[in-house]
Amino acid sequence: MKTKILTWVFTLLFLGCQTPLPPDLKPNSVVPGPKLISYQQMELIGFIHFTVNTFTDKEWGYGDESPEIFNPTALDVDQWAQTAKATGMKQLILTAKHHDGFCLWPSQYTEHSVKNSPYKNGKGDVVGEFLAACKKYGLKAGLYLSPWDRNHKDYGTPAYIVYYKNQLKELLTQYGEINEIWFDGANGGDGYYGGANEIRKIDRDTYYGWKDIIAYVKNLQPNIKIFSDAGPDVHWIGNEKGFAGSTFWSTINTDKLTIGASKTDYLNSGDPNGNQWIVGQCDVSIRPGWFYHANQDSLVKTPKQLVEIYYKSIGRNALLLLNLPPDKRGIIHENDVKSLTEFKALIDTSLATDLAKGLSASSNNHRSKHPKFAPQNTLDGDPSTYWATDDNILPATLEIDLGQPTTFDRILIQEPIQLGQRVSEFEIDIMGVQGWLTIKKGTTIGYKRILRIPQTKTNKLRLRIKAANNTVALSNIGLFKSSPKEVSQ
Ligand code: FUL
Repeated sequence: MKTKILTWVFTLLFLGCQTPLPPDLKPNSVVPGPKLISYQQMELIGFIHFTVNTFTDKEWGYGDESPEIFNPTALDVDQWAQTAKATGMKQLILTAKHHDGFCLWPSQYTEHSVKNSPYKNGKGDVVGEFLAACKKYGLKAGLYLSPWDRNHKDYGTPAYIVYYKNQLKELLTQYGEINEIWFDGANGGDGYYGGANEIRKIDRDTYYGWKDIIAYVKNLQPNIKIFSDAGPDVHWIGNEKGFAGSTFWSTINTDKLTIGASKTDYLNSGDPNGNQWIVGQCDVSIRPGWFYHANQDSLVKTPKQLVEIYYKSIGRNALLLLNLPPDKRGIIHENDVKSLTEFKALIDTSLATDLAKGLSASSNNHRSKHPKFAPQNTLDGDPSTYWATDDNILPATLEIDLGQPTTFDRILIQEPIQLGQRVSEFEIDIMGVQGWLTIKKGTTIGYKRILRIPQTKTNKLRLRIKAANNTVALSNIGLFKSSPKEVSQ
């Protein structure tokens, strides 16, 4: 009997010493699914604007262009994919059809396509070749199919919607997996329209029947991400400069969005009270125009300008969709490639060495004192682990001991977005000679926030989360010293 009692006592003692299972962190009511998380993780993607406009030197073709003018002399889809890959892009999106209506694939529903062009004697299929090149170089692929069509005789009537859906069906069933479809909101009015040469206006809210088109697309490609001003998966950032707001929520209220007519400020900031998770995407061209124009060869964005865009898009919790328009030969121009190469080298150098990785971190609170939520998790370089506090702890403070005076000028912070986007106000302090000194104030973090600060030397850094819509959790903090060339270029 005595031994039995002792065994019980020891068992209870043993169980009592075990780290108790922590109370799980409650996710926000709006969170991204795995599909949108992996989409966001691509960070940098590329755009290819290429069509009859490349040959007419226009931005918007009227729709009366002869397919005969589409005649690239040295089209090289591998060069597009190689360039994208070398720049660190994870996906390319091609204008399968722009507003002029010319189709880069031999659609059976129109004569206005590559099949009537001199390209490969009408036997070419730029969409198919592009998709094969993406596959070859391990890139995801997306297609842009302009809803507005200035060539088609039926544009403005229900017959055009049947045509548009037929084209979607061709693109989404004949070429394997398509990762993204891009619906722009432009509807300019005038056009060729099969020879009518008139202005046609449509009701943006009702004409396309977006709800039905979205369901149709998802039915054909269940894993596809749909881009438009209004999502449903990815939304426009509200400008064509490539800049997300310095406050940027991945949540947004879909009731306030209409494809082609959403408020740009709203798209640029997102909404802390949004009812949907829609990833923000910053589209911008490496040149002033979306299409290639020889007279813009000297106006290619400099590596420094691209770096600025990088910090204001990827560094602000959004994706960067950078346009690289092929020229009349059908390749991305040397000047663009040079700028991209230098841009990539700058970013890679600046963010190469995380000076905080593996150092020690402490916090004013860590959830249940359980290792699963330890502050150290923010410095382990593993995006799946995170620090979290007990509920209702604000400010939540995390301190990094750098061990020795360390110089840095870039601070990277990430939230574990599978739990939602939470932080709305934070401050960063460094240990100065007279104690803590605030060097930066910010609002949102999200998937990734990269802050630029003047070069700073300290042996201790502190992050204070002052406001959040739920218990604070951070997955990663990094400190970097940027390439001196970033500023001097
Ligand atoms: C806009 C279009 O009007 C431009 O030509 C370009 O394609 C841009 C990316 O989207 O809506």
